[in-house]
Amino acid sequence: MKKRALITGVNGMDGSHLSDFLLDKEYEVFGLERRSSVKNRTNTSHLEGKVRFLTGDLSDQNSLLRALKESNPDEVYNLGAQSFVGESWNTPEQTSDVTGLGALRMLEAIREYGKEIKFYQASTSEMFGRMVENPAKETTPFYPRSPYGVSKLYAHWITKNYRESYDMFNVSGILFNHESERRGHEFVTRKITDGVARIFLGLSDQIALGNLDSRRDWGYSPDYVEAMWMMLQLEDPDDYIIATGECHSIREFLDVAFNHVGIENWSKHVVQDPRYMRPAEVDVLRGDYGKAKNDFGWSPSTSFENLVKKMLDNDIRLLKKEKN
Ligand code: F7E
Repeated sequence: MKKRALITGVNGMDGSHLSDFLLDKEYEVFGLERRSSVKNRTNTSHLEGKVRFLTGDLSDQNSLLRALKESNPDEVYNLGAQSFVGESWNTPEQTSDVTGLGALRMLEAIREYGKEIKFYQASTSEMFGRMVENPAKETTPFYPRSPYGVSKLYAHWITKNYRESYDMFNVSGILFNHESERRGHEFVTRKITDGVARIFLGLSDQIALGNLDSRRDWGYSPDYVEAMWMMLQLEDPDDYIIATGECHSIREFLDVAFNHVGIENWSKHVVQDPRYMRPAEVDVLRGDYGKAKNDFGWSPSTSFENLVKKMLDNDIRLLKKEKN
């Protein structure tokens, strides 16, 4: 019998890579997406006919129960969220509702449905925020710095609480920043690779950015979705950090990207725009993935330089195609 998985946030970067991964493993994959007049399937157009798309919403309890009945999953991956940190100050209530309470609603739906289902919660390094220990470990105290981080912390704790209260197989993967060619354009990495590709092709001259000094632990999304699956195959549920253990500044990201297209001095191509500054910043994030390595043998396989180059080469290819 094929295993069945339900993924919320299926059209996002991670949702689409996880679908690819699970289909390769012969899973039947169901993807939850919100109803909308224009479908946002940029990342999943290649999956039409392979993934079964269901309509539902993390802010609507009954729609989640219906999705469970329609998919009868063995595993649920809760990747759906308002995931853009910057936006969470503009829509703190909606962010808390979907990103925080959404996890509770799914857990309640699983309880109501009654079958033993393994549950994966997409926790995040944003819960560490103003890192009190560097690199952060699973035991490091949390200190979120945005409505998004606070909402994710609620989801993290309710996932753990339901594991302890009801003996559910719930895991949280505390994933540090991870990117790919499918990253949304609002995030800094894709904004830079798209911007540098445009400058290289003569389509634009400048990129407007916010704080260039923040540092992130950036990995590659396809490596990270594999870790999600590995966590659900463990004997006992637990929480794990998934990271590279390295961190780089936005300036270093710009260096690698511009150097890749032969531009050494990029200062005239980058302007700082206060619109992209955040009311509270997370200056640095770096994670220790030792527990994941020790318990299930996971380690990252894509270097920082390769990640930047892969994203940039892909943007150059896409823009050339668009131009023609
Ligand atoms: O910002 C700075 C910005 O929006 C990274 C999400 O996947 O990872 C992601 O959250 C840094 C910040 O990602 C711009 O201030 C400068 O310091 O790419 P980002 P994020 O906030 O780290 C975590 C782990 C998640 O869970 C989230 O869902 O870059 N920055 N200039 C900028 N950021 C953006 N977006 N745009 C700029 O122009």
